[in-house]
Amino acid sequence: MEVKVVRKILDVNDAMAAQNRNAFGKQGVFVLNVMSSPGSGKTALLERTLSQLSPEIRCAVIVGDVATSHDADRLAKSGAPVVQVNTDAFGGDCHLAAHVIGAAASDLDLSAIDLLIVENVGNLVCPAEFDIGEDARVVVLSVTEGEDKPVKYPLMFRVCDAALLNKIDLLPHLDYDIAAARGYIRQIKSDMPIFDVSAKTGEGFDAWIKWLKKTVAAKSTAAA
Ligand SMILES: Nc1nc2c(ncn2[C@@H]2O[C@H](COP(=O)(O)OP(=O)(O)O)[C@@H](O)[C@H]2O)c(=O)[nH]1
Ligand SMILES: [Mg+2]
Repeated sequence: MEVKVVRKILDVNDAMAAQNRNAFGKQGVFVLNVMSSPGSGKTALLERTLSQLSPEIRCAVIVGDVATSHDADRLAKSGAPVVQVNTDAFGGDCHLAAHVIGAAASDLDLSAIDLLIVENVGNLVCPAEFDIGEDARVVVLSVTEGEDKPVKYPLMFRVCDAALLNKIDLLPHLDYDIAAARGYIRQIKSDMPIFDVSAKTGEGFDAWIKWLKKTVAAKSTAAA
């Protein structure tokens, strides 16, 4: 019985995600879903990413947290339109569901956007289960979280198109084995692109931004 209920929720979500994908596609908007545990640096990465993409790529952000508009306040400084979703209004959901993205996107002028970035609610479990109508998914893992998270939370790494290993500026202070972390990621997804970055110093951003631009451009070329 419980399984059926869960299946039904996911079926409804998939239908909403397809609707979103169609609406975003019609407007030529590429959607990137950014996921990670809380504190791994999603917002910091996006602050720097937005500054490097603008004005060439017109970006907007939907950011999900259980509560507060702290992240929206930080990201709005980039000049990009930002919509903050607080899930405590509907039970404190641990993820952004497709219908929530659809509603949040209605606050944005999609015709003026090339790339819509979704900073999902921080955790490595639920967001991986909910398609939101995105074109690409990335997971951020910071070097303070331990090397083995990819094998502990494999679905997240299975559904993502790239992984960012963030906070590499801290490596000299840690016992973190970055080769082991890469090995665990590739154990789950052998061809996963992995970017070692520091949102603090900007190290490693050239390769990440290049991949992101190429991924966004590949879709618009395919659609043309
Ligand atoms: N040293 C260092 N700190 C970082 C880096 N990226 C983020 N942080 C810090 O990590 C904390 C959490 O970052 P935040 O962007 O809020 O993470 P989020 O919860 O995933 O959005 C903040 O104190 C950031 O300043 C980084 O590359 N290096
Ligand atoms: Mg954040």
